[in-house]
Amino acid sequence: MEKVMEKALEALGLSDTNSGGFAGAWTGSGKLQTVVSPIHGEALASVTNVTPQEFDAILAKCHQAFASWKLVPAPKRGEVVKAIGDELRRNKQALAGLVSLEMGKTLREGLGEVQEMIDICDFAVGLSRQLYGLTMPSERRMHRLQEQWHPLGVVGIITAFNFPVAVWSWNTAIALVCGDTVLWKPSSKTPLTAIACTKIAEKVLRDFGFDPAICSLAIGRGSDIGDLINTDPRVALLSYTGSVPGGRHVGKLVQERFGRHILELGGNGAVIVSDKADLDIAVRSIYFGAIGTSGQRCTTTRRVIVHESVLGTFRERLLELYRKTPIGDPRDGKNLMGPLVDPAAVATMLAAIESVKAEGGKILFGGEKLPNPGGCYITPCIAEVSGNLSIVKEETFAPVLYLMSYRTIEEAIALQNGVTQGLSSAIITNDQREGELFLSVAGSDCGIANVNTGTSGAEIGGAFGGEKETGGGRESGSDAWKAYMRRQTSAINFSGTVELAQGITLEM
Ligand code: UN1
Repeated sequence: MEKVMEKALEALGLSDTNSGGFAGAWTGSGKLQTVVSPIHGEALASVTNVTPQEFDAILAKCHQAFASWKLVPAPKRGEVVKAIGDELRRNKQALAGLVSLEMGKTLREGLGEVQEMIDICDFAVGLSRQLYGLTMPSERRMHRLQEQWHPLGVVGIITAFNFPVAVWSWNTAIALVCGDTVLWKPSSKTPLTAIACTKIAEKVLRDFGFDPAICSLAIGRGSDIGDLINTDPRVALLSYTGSVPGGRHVGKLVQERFGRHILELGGNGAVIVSDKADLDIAVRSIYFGAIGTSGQRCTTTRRVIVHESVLGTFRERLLELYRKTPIGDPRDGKNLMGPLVDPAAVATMLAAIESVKAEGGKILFGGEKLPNPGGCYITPCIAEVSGNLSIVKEETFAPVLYLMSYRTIEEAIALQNGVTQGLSSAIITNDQREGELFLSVAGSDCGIANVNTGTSGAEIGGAFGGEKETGGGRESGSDAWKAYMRRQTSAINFSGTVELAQGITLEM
């Protein structure tokens, strides 16, 4: 296959053939992988995967780099992250273009994704002066009790194709100010964006005179390179974004060696549309939540639970938008939906639609393949269902939206919570009591619960992650940084005598 070297690749320092491993020097003599764009099915460039031996050397260097990086004062580490943010600002257009080219999201969403990277860098710079520990009153006279936070070690970051650059940055910006080094294994579907980001970090680290192995990279398959990361005790924390079965596998391996993990697994986002909803808000936020990134966000809206009294109006208005969805080349500003990531994703979507029909659901719109050389374009689908059918409980990573109705708010909340995943949820209502109920302990059981805005598009300032089979991990903002450091509690005695806690005496 002849490769099309696009401008975005050149601008980011990529060439026809690229090495897939980095820890201060670029390596990779393993399998040669050709990256094909879902936009047109053409080959973009090739990447050499790393061999297990090369992986071992990369991890060794990344681990070694930790020894000196952890000693750099946190605010100085923040300056490095600030410079990475500036470099991302400079490369925003090119990197967003490459994201679009490699995995097919629209350019406007690609720009949003790079903006998330910039935002988390800004957040982390501030955080570098706020890695606060607490002091507590000691129960003993002339004693002080305190905790402080120390760097942890190498953070392994395994990312998915759908946010090929942002998820790396959420983890990396935080890990770097926390004094950790990072080893990234991106999805095999998006190695080029990973190489581009690593080159950006490499440049900044070199400019500052730091060891560039602080941001290392190992491209290879999950079953070989991924498992080497999962099982190696040199990886102190593993941040894994992927499917529920993938997370189950990773979680076991990391736990086996008492490593730490942050799991960001599947979602099954639902929006409750109340009879007291502003339907304009409901229709627009659900539309974006369902078709954005072609339904391939873990925060995608997959279920809409509509009050029976407004179902008819809501259905019509949503269908109206679906019917006129501009689908095509995601780099063209007029399109709202691009391709799915590969033909296999299209096949999965078609199979899910067949299951919906078999379970008695009614297809209201979509699910039609569109002619294109890459074979990745399909119209978004809406299906009306009677509740959480077994196919509805599965996370089909594609634009299939399930519509169901409810009578009481309690029934709606039970439907929203009636799946195994627990990432994102929302209610659209102008009734404050309903909104508060939804956010209360009797409401949504998800890590994200929104009112009058959709399930996707979380801001970096909050902690991101979910409950139940979503894995329980939190990354990005708030105090998610604590997972990237080790906590040390200290009692300091300045009394000049020995006094034991809990009133225990040494009298004989
Ligand atoms: C993901 O789909 O893995 O909340 C992450 C959102 C984005 C991140 C999604 N900020 O939709």
